[in-house]
Amino acid sequence: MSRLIVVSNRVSAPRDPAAGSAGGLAMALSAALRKYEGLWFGWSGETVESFTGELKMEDRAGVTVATVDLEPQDVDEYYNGYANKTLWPLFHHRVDLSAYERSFGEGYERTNRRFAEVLQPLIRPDDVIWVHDYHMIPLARDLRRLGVKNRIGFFLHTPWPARQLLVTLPHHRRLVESMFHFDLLGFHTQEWLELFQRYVEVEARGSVLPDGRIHAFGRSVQGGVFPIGIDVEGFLAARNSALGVKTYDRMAASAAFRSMIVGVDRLDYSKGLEQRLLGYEQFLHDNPEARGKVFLLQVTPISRDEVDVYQDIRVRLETLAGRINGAFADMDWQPIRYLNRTYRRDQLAGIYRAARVGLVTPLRDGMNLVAKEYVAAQDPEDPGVLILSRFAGAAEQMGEALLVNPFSREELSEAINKALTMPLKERIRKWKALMQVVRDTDVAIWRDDFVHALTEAPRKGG
Ligand code: ADQ
Repeated sequence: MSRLIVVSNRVSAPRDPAAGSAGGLAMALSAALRKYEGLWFGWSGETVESFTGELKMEDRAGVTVATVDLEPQDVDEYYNGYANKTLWPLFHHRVDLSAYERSFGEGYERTNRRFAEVLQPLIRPDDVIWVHDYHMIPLARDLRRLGVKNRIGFFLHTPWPARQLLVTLPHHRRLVESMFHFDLLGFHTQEWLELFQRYVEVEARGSVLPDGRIHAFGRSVQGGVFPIGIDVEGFLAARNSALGVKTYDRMAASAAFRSMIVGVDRLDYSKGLEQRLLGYEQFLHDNPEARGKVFLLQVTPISRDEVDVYQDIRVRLETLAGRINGAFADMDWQPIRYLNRTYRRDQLAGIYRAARVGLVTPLRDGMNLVAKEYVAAQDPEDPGVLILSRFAGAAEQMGEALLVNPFSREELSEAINKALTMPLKERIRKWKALMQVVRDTDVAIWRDDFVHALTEAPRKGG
């Protein structure tokens, strides 16, 4: 079996997998790397004054990790700049927030070239290379220029944007053309894949061949749909662990016969947090009898705080939560508990389990794993109800959730009411169907399907 090389901006291989706090993705990729005796390559998260390309090799619980330091200018232009200020908002249809500066594009290209130059000497002829996410779109092109002929696959964790919006990006063709140096392009959903194909057909006069290959720019690349999921057994074990159960008990006691609605999201404008709070406010307004009987626990760790718009949204959310609490709270009841912190997975599982409703309402999301975690944490005899945005990739599979348009306060209000009053029989029926989806898309299945498709894909290097 050939070696697997995983490449991502940040290497998240856990130092101690037994600690159980690493995300499902990190655990799944680490397990694959142990199985295939692979290597995980990426940015160390550190900076040096002047780029040296020196590799730091480390063994993390049986996984070889190779990282490289970047210059502060790389971090500004490539990571905070092009990745987080240009591509992330654009791919989430926030053209209004997508800032493009020439230096961002140049920094992105330069840093990807640097990654390619450092990685290339580590590659053996039989290695299979799996590149992750929008930070590294041009990497295959840069590796090919250095003579790498191995199979290289790419997986996009975000949505692919509509063509009409992608064309607002300067040099969009150059970016998409670089993707044709991969052997396989993976997306979470059929919808993201079709948007990619449509761009290629219209902007590059390309075509989709009957076998799924996409042809344009004088090259072909295989496209595929690989819906990511969670590590189901690992998550269930966390839920049933001593701390998982203790957290559940603590949460249930603190809810004190009130129904809890839970939201768990990084603080990001794509997650629809303001619209969610407004929808919940509408619900409190529409249903006076529910006041005092429900509360929303919104767990939202701060993310990307170096980027201005993330600081703005943070302030707006604090103001909004404060306003709603001020308007509706009583001496013994507060409608929103708003927390900016992270929890361990076992604690998170306990929190989800205690919630009558899971509110997952992104405005646009590649997949959304919180939806799957919420379902997995429920008690089969008395499960809670998932309210899910139709604009999350997860909605393509999780049609048994209460699907909502997160931009509509009225729809959110009605869905919350429906979820809170849903009869047990219907809750159980829906939960069973959703849990089956969660199992069918386990992260190990996602990983193995992708690696299998990549090893089967026609090889570019010949
Ligand atoms: P994210 O945008 O980060 O991921 P998501 O899929 O929801 O979104 O994953 C978030 C993860 O962070 C979940 O596992 C969740 O449990 C965890 N998390 C969130 N808040 C937390 C808290 N307070 N404490 C602890 N853990 C917390 C990107 C894409 C998604 C895609 C994933 C995977 O944007 O669309 O589903 O990658 O491909």
